[in-house]
Amino acid sequence: MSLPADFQWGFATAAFQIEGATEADGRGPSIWDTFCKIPGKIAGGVDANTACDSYNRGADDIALLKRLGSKCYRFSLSWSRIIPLGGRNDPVNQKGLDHYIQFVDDLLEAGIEPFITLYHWDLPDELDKRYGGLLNRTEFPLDFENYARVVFKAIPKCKNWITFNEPWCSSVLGYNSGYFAPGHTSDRTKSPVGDSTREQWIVGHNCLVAHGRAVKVYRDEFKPTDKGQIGITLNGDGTYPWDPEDPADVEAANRKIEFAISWFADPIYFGKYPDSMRKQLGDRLPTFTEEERSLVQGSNDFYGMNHYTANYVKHKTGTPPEDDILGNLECLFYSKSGECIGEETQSFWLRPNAQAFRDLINWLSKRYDYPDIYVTESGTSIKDEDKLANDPKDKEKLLNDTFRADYFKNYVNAMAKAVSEDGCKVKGYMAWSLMDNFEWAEGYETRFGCTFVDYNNGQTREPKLSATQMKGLFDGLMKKN
Ligand code: GBH
Repeated sequence: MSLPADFQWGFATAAFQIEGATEADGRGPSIWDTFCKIPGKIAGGVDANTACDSYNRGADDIALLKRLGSKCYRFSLSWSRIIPLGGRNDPVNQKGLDHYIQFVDDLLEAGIEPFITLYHWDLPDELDKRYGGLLNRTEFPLDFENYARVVFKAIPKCKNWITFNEPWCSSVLGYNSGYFAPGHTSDRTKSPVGDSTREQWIVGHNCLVAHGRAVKVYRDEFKPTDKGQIGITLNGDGTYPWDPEDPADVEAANRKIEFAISWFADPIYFGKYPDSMRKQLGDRLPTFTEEERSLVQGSNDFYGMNHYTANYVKHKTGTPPEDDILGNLECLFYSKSGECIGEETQSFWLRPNAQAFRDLINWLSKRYDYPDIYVTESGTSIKDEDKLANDPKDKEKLLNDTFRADYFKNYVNAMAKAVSEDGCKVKGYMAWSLMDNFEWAEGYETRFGCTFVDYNNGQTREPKLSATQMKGLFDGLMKKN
């Protein structure tokens, strides 16, 4: 079991979750700033106005990465810092852009390879108000293309680009359940607007086209000289049939991945949506125009994989409701024979299962013909960690996060087997997250950090065991040439 000597490993974050300074240097509001103001949407009623204060602490964050031995760092850009109103005819905010140019220079100076995500959920609020944001099939992809071009031009030194982080979340959580900004859902007790039978499929489609447009710009105008690579990051959980003896459960376990991952990956690799989705959704799932299809098909230089957890999948019978997004099935933590998928964490949806990670890497590699894969996120919360974090006498226990450290050991080893024993082409692994941060609707109560952030004490950072063990873990696996 081993990894190649040029394997990229490091940590990941996202702009809205760490930066704070939401009004500094001309930044415009994003849909998440607006969402945080709606009572009841964020646990504890908190916002991200300060978060980890990383906008003002770039030097600290880089010093931390260096100390941990991180070879790369994945972070995202705040679109509304760069173009406060977001659109292609709106002014560029040079100060916002300069901040990221400097940050990339400083990372490279420290010997750390940047991986930049263009869109990690924080759409400029103005675009949502102006034309419905991600719902707009013509305007949104063009504005995203323009934003991408501005950034590619300004930061030629970055060689690794991710267009969208987890468009599944933007679509389903933003427009079906309404759990994330902008909070659309058919449930009128939660939102005055939304159609959970259709909007998520439209948003997903528009993200794909916007991704395709940005990739075309990169390949036509920048890649020939800059020589970088570009791809999309998709989330997806591992699946096992609830009853392995029941062919309908076996099929449902596969269909679950198609609805979560192939929804985006099939158009990118094959130019069409999965048959299972078309069959269930009919014309509620948009159809690619010829122009859209040619933008989307073949648009990944690599596959960005975010992965955390797994489920047992049980098929459902009968006609699924029109707002179903899973594929007419249910996800369970226990199998028919009573096996448990993994231990509880602070996140209701997350239970560690490293074998499922290896199996999903294999599933993706087989379906998409062994693409280069970068694991752009993987990590875990820990049950009740925030209680420890708020009690100074539990500090030692807090920093000794063996549960998370074990998670990484198991997941990284499982990945190394997928590479060295199964022939999968995983090129990098970025732990989520470099530090505790704003965990979206869960506020600050759920921590994913390998580094403790003390929100009661000026956002000071202290690496936990999971952070400091990482270098040894990877050194042990990487072949010395
Ligand atoms: C990542 O998503 C995000 O990219 C990152 O910003 C975040 O901090 C990190 O996870 C930790 O949560 O509400 O039942 O539909 C992880 C993938 C997929 C996990 C959707 C939560 C919601 C389950 N996410 N899932 S549900």
